[in-house]
Amino acid sequence: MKKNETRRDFLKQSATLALGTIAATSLSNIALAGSTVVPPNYFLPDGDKFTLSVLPYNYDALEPHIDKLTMEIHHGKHHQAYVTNLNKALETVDSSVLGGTYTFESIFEKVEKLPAAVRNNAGGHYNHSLFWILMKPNGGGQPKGKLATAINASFGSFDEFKKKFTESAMTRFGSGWAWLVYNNGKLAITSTPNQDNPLMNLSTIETKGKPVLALDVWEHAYYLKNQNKRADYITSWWNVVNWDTAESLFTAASK
Ligand code: MN3
Repeated sequence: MKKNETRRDFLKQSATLALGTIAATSLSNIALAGSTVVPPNYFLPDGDKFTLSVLPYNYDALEPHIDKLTMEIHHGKHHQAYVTNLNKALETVDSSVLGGTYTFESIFEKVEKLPAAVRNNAGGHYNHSLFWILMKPNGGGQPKGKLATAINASFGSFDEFKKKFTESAMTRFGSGWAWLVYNNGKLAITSTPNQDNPLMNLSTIETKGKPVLALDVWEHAYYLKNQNKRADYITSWWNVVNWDTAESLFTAASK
């Protein structure tokens, strides 16, 4: 029950934040509680149900780079639909396949044996949960610390990394995601179609690894503001990247 209480506390704090009663600076303190920028139990289901991840900022907080309406629909409608449909799809899975309790990791590990609706919606829920905390108001710039060192070692320079990541996001045909992942002591850039991700145990995943950075390149992520111009959206997105979260994901992955 401790897990649920923690989640409720976080929801309560976030609800207060949504009312704007706490200054924006306090918000990052709450998100940073326990020396991590990933909220406690953020990726775990609440009992046997997954719930919509709380945005650690308001819908208009990423303006002018990512607009309020896109954020409202993307988080409140698209992401909510993945959560709703994931819970529905999980009801159809025999308990002998996943066991009584499950996490994203156990779902992605057994994804080949699960219905397509679980794969698509678990991916959708996980990928978006990651995406939100990898952005922040007044973000952007460059990573610092160990991640910066690792990026320089793997790609030569931050600019070269940025160029290659942008290329990967631009060349993903149709809907999908661009990723920076860590695997076996190395950073790599890759992309996945639809709601697949590099944690999925599938032969079709080109580069597996633990996500450090994630970029949604579905049209629903940018169409309202940028229409068909994915390049403009990616340029805007670099201005809101939360390198603190990326650093904390990298630290956890490279332990
Ligand atoms: Mn999306």
